[in-house]
Amino acid sequence: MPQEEQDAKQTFLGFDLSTQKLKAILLNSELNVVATAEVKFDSDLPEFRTIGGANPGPNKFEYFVQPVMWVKAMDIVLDRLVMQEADLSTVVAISGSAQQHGSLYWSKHGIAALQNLDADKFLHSQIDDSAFVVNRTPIWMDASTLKQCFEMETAIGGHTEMVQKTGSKCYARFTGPQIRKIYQQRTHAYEDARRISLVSSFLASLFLGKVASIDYADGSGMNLLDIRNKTWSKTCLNACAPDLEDRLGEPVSGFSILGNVSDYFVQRFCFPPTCKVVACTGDNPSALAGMLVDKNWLSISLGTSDTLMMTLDEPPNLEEGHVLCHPTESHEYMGLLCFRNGSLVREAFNKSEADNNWETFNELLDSTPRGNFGNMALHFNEMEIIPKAKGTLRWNKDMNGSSHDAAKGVLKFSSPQIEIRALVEGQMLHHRAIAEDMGFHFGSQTNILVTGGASVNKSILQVIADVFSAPVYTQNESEAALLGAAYRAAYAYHLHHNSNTESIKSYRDYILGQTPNHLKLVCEPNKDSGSIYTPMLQRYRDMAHILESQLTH
Ligand code: ADP
Ligand code: XUL
Repeated sequence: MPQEEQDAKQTFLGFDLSTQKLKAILLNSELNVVATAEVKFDSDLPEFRTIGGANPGPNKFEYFVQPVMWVKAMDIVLDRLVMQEADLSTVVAISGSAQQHGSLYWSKHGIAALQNLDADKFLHSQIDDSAFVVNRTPIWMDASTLKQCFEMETAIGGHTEMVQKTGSKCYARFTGPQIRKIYQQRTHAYEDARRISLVSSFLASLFLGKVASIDYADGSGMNLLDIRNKTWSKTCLNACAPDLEDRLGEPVSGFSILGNVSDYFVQRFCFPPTCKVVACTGDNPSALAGMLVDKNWLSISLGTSDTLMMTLDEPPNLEEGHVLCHPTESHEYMGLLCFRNGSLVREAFNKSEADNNWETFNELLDSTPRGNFGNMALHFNEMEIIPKAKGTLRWNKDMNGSSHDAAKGVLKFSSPQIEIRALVEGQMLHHRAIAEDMGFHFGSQTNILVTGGASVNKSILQVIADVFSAPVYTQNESEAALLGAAYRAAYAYHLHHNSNTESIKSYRDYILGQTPNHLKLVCEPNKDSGSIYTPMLQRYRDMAHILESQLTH
């Protein structure tokens, strides 16, 4: 077959091993979707008895997954792809995305099993419980390691030191504190662990037939990687557990080709023997890669919680929030902010003020003017992450930072219309202020990309356009992390096949060259938005300060 024809038949395979499901996507050479398949852990693999993809542990705040469940899910998802007539013999590169922070501890037997897979048997009958010395993998939902967080930060000189080195202070869900807990509580198992994988590098390991390297971006979620030098920080490793460096292996760029797919997949699923396995990464960095945005873009995910992602030139030393190595640009960083009080608070107001109907909610929101007659509210129903504050504060137009009733605010606004606008404007002013603190520069070039469940709500999107004074876009394809995995596979393959540096394009140019219309403009800011919301940003800061100080007093 002529080379051009062969190239046109090439496909790229991406996976997303998220909390609740494993999903696969096959893209053709023009990066259009050919096939998708998924396995939902709770319903497709009920024998593991997960709730939302996780098992609660025996002790408070513990959450785990039996890794064999993920292996079994891989068996099934590949079969489902084949059932859809996906031709896996055309796949030239594979990559993946996975929930961040979880850790898997390979036994000597597990590493040997990976290397000697028998194509007549299922994966899960060979990579079973005995492949891991700890068969309950702690995942990101686990919050049982506060003691280890404290110990690690203290050992390296405090949380400011930890932020400067690794981009985040120690968080209970991060991998370093989890590894330390295993080392302390299951010392023999730790000693027997030959290698430690993140969920993303475990995914790559399955295809590679050996333990895969951890990539810089997902490695940034461990409290162990020096994000400026992209090497493991010796001080952090020492603060975590002994002889850790060998167990982690050297971290690599997310575009690294780790090797060819193992013979098992060639024999069993007809993958070509030259099919490349590209380093896998965490779901948040992979989503940023899937959105194809540059540093003028702020992406906001309105899911269960609200999450902001952005590209940064320099890591700020914010005490809270996360800075990761950028998944696609080698000299840049990615800022990640998670806010607990997002959709759940909007849902509570939808229930109490709008009969649990988003259309009614929107009618109420749309019937009030921008700025809400000077009424503003902050609702941190759950303890917010940034700022560390809990509670509600409502201000009317007469209140400000120096008014004597500012700390109490008003008990209730006069109408559901005002309540709802005060809620949504307050949330978005909060998000904007923290994004600025993280180092995002708002200006005339700024664009906002909104994803997640609430991104279907045009009235909320209009408030975002006005508060951020920037046009708001949504994405045609909703699963950004999954797409990001397949795109990275395609780009790593492009890099690998172009020895001539002049024909190498940047990641965004290469992918956008093939899928130019992946975004849709939904709202533009009104002309008066800057003059209305700039002063309100200062009011937000005064109100947040009050709620924060109420917590400490
Ligand atoms: P997850 O974080 O679980 O992936 P999703 O991205 O699926 O969450 O978003 C779920 C949230 O989307 C729900 O909590 C719900 O409040 C919100 N949502 C769904 N539809 C609307 C709507 N029309 N307007 C506002 N919010 C909505
Ligand atoms: C990010 C985080 C989650 C997981 C699961 O820090 O803990 O978003 O990646 O999706």
